Amino acid sequence: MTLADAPPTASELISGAQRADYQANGYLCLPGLVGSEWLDELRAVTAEFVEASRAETASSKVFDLEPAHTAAAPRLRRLNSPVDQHPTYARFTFEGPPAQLASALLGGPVRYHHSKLNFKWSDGGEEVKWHQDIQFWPHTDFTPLTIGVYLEDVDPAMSPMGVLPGSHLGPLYDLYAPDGNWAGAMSDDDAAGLDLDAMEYLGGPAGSVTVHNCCMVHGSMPNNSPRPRPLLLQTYSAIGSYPISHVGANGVLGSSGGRLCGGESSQMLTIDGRQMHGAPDWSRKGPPTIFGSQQKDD
Ligand SMILES: O=C(O)CCC(=O)C(=O)O
Repeated sequence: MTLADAPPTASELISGAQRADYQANGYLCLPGLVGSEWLDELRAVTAEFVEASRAETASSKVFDLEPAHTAAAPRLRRLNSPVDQHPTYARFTFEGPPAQLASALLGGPVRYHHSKLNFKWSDGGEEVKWHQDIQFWPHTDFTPLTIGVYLEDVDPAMSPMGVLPGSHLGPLYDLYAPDGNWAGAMSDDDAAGLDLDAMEYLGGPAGSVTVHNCCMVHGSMPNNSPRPRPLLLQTYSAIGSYPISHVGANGVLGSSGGRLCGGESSQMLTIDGRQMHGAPDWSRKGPPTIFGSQQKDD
């Protein structure tokens, strides 16, 4: 099925079997799920950013550039937080197919966390070493998932993202280097223990969608093909899941981090098996004092 403008119901979007598959294996690959209307718009906007990157000589809050990037021959690693760069990305991420799919998988409204557009440029676009995501941005549970959309056709020569089925239920690896610095990747010893023959590489025609759980072991090889491999990624959690401050990358989310897609938050959360009804999110308004709340001041 291809997604149109009207929000589909969860069962129109994804079957019960696919949901069960995601739970069991930690990933999905949905070929050509995003239709040409969205793809054309996303590609046009993306081309504008590639054009704009010609004026840049160093990585910035917006662009992550390869060292070999030049005005004549742009080489982008990543467009950071696309939702903050252009309304088309924002509409796609907050109201479009990825938000709808996340809701269908997580069973209701979802909480957006962050987004990025990995280009994996042609002729050597860099590898992403084996890693899990949750250590980068720990949450109060393990519901976060990332939905990727390939903006172009991706064949095996273009280094599609690889996932290790079922690894989302296995160990959470230490992503620090032996010298104690943050590496953001599994150690060589841990990676040597992975069953590389079991890796599934998720490619497909433009508009194909990947889903991987935050605990999934995944990564991708350098892209030695003559074609870039743009993959637009957006991460959501269940509405009752919250990023844990002061651990990992929660400071670089952009102003939209935490935004709800498809509903309101009741502020119910479960930590260590205990449920509570948390106070409202005061971050945009400023909190009342305990006296004001108890005496019903405005
Ligand atoms: O672009 C890829 O192949 C993998 C992306 C990824 O794992 C990441 O950016 O964290």
